Amino acid sequence: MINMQGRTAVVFGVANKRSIAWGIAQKLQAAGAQLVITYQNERLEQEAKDLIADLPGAAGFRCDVTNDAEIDQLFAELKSRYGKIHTLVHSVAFAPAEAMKNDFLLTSRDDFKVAHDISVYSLIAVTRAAAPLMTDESGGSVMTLTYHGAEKVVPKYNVMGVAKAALEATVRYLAADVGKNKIRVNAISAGPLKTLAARSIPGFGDMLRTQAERAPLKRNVETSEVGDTALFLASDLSTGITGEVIYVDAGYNIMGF
Ligand code: NAD
Ligand code: 0WE
Repeated sequence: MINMQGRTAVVFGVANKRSIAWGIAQKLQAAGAQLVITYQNERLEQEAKDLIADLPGAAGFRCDVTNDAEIDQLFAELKSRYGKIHTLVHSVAFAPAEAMKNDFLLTSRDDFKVAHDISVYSLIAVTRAAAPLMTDESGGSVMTLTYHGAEKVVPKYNVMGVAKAALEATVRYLAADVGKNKIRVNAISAGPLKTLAARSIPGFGDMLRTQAERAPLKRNVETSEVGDTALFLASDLSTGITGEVIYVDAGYNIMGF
């Protein structure tokens, strides 16, 4: 059993109970970590607060990752409340619906910017704000969520695929910078999961079925399995791992045919 007692984890990206961030928060909490959950805006506040009420000792804060002032304010508050933090989970992505509906060729400058600001730059921004609080002798662990569409073309994933490629490169550049401070940065590449961000995608059900047929394990993955890998990356079992992308996809990505 992994013991996270005495460790504080900050989790970005809880929208509802299906969120990957929520699956990760539950696993970290079950291992004894103190949880800080952030949500994007007032619209998601009630949902987030209802969930947080089920995690003993957890606190909730609003933070829009496109807003530098909100990020600064959040980490100033965390510094005064907790002194230090140990784990940072970035489970945030967004591209305007238009950009995932049309041909990739038609991606507008604005949609490209929004997708990269929210899905990529935000990892740099929150890591920079969190790093000064990751002062424990055990070091710090930062992780983000990515998808196979970063490496291979997945129809309609479009600008998100380009953003995930940039996110995976960002993981490597950040890892190289903050390694000297005993902070590790990794990505989990999850197989498709029916979350809020995925529900609206036409044909998502068919995609889940096809992927399960072709995957070595002959099934889809569960959010709890992504949570288990996140717990491993947060823990001292992974102190030699940084700058990596770990696939949690029932093996789908290894198949050539
Ligand atoms: P989700 O909709 O539950 O989570 C996305 C989160 O991003 C939401 O909580 C939303 O509030 C947050 N967000 C968007 N814009 C934000 C902003 N400006 N400021 C703060 N937060 C903002 O869906 P999910 O599937 O749990 O997605 C989480 C991560 O997992 C994403 O990075 C996604 O790309 C990745 N991922 C998802 C799948 C999948 O199939 N669902 C597979 C691999 C990777
Ligand atoms: O990263 C994602 C989804 C991210 C996402 C989803 C949406 C839908 C609603 C980002 N922005 C938006 N914007 C919206 O307006 N995934 C890995 C899940 C996903 O999305 C796909 C997939 C998979 C898998 C889109 C097309 C094809 C496959």
